[in-house]
Amino acid sequence: MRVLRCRPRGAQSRTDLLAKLDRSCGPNLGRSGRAAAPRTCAVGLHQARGELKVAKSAFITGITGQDGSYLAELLLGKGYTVHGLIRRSSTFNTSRIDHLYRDPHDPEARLFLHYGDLSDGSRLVTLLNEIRPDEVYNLGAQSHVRVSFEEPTHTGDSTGIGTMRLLEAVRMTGLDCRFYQASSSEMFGASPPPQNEDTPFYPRSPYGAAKVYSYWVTKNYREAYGLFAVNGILFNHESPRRGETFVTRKITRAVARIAAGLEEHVYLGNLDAVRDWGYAPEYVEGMWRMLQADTPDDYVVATGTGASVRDFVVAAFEHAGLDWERHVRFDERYLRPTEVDALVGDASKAKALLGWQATVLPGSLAQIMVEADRAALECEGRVHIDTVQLPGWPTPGSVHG
Ligand code: NAP
Ligand code: F7E
Repeated sequence: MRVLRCRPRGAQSRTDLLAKLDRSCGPNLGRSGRAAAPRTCAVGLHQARGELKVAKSAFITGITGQDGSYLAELLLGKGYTVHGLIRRSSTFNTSRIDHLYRDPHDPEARLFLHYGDLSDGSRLVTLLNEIRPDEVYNLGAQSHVRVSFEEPTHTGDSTGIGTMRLLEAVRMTGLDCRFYQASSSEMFGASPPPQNEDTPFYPRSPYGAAKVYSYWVTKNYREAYGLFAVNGILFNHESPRRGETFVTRKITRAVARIAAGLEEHVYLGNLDAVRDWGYAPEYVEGMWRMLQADTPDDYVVATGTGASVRDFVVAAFEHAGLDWERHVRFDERYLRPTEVDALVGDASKAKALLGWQATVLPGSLAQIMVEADRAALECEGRVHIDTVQLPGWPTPGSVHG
């Protein structure tokens, strides 16, 4: 199934969005206040099955990333008001959420963006005190494992201490909210598969170690302060919105470009590593389920199916009718000082207690991603955004914030 959705030239340009962002920050910004300060953001009311329901609000760090964009789409589709933390940068990087954005002057607007950074604790306090969300999703992180060997201190600061700053902001503002921490299968590292909630952590990178820190402080705030705080221990999950330097997207992008005659080769590192690759939209739905449970707990989210990088390469190239061995070359620059050989998750707890189960397995995931990258090439020069390939997912037109 190929879905082509290019934004027409000139529509929702970066300049338009910048202007909107400036305006949106006005009403959302405010003086730091007392813990009991009233909400400054409207809480929506809507009529459902004859009842008047108060719509929930959520705060998402990492909203510009793969998971943040799908989560925002999902929550807007459920009627939430969504507040996202975005970093000031000299170039715009909101392409994954531009299709969800609406001018904040529009009374229907339900997506609001706020400048901030996980390195800036006082800003997190100010923002949470103003927004006072019902749910906080901490997805912001330096999330690239290979890069964490090059920038270990920065990774520790954003991926590790950043979580503590956010938890402290929740505690200091006296916020009565539910807190989701984006924990990772990288925490298991060298512990052999299958990995579940009881598997010992043995991280193999500065990234993995920073996530272990975040996992434990999240658990500690649950035990020490009674915060409804959960760790979602998510195994690799991918999509057409995956960053281009993660291996799956690097492969499917290369397949699309090679099939189009734009490139001849792609250079990869270790093809023997085994990962449990799922489809990101399903995984963000798992995050949401964790925060709707009666009690806070930690859950593994995975497909339970392992595939090597080579398997993924074969599936992606075969889908485009290409012989991978003619196009894939080795480059030792993509090897890591310490590798995680095999991650395959056991998500039985999430299935039993949350009713969550993956439906998209690595083979069909590779096909979804190749198709989307081929469609994106046809949009060259314009923004392409994929449509989620899951039954029941809110349609893009219905989730505008
Ligand atoms: P991603 O695409 O790399 O997105 C990371 C997000 O974090 C981006 O929005 C980024 O903002 C933001 N960010 C980075 N540093 C920040 C800082 N100092 N302050 C505020 N925001 C910051 O990651 P993802 O794949 O969506 O993953 C979401 C979360 O789940 C991450 O915490 C990741 O470590 C974790 N996780 C991912 C997987 C996976 O397979 N995808 C598995 C387990 C856990 P910019 O756009 O400005 O860079
Ligand atoms: O590597 C091998 C590489 O960078 C997967 C993050 O979302 O998932 C992700 O971390 C495997 C590794 O993801 C290349 O050595 C071979 O064995 O796509 P990746 P990751 O390291 O598993 C976890 C769960 C997270 O939490 C992280 O945030 O592929 N590999 N050749 C390569 N990897 C890359 N990136 N590039 C290559 O050329």
